[in-house]
Amino acid sequence: MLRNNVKAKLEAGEVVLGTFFKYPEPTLAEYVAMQGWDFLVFDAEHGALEPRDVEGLCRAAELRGVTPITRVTTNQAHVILRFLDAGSHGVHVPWVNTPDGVEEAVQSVKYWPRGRRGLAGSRASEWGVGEAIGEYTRRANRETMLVVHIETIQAVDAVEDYVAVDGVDVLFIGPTDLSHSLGHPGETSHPDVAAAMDRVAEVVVPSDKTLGLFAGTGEIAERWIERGARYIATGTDAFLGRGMKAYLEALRG
Ligand code: 3PY
Ligand code: MG
Repeated sequence: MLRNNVKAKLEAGEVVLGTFFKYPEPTLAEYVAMQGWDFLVFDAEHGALEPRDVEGLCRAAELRGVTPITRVTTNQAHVILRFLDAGSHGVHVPWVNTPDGVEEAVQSVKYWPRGRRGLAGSRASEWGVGEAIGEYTRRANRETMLVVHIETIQAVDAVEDYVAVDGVDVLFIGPTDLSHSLGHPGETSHPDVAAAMDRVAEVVVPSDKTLGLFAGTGEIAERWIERGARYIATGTDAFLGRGMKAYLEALRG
């Protein structure tokens, strides 16, 4: 595993910018990576990506100096392991609705002594060809990022317990699932959703964890950066759609 540049930037107090990516196409991932993102999030929750796809996508991002992160399908050790062993420098774990779930995610991501991630020669450990595998486990524990989603009202209510868990880097608000959980599906600007997001920000920003969120537009991202969020992810699909629509509308009116 190479050095995790996103983790280093966060530790230096910087803001990092990334985009979700759900296509099993390393060439497209390479092109997107070349636009200047800090990280790409390969989406195996809402996308169709399998660990084999993620392996090729990680290579493409690394080739362009961009940190490859994967949103795993679910918070289960054997699922998380395959995406990490493929070479992701970190994972987003979606739908973590209890503090016990946060601890389970840490256990899946970290090797001994903090966790119990399965150990073997893999792409992540460079198949043991380079450094000794024990040295690799120590480096992986330092460099691998854990981004935990807060995207239900149960998670919002327990956010004080989330920030207390050692081994989590980013607490990440998922506004769409949160709006659904609050009975306003898709209304991410609804006052109830805004109030829940405010509560998360009030607890996470002063803590030792980074506040992250999905920000569909630059204006939303700017507003949240001013409020202390430093890990901002948007969506590749929306950019493709907006660019194509603007072209077609300009020509067809
Ligand atoms: C959500 O908005 O629910 C997300 O998971 C964003 O990534
Ligand atoms: Mg979500």
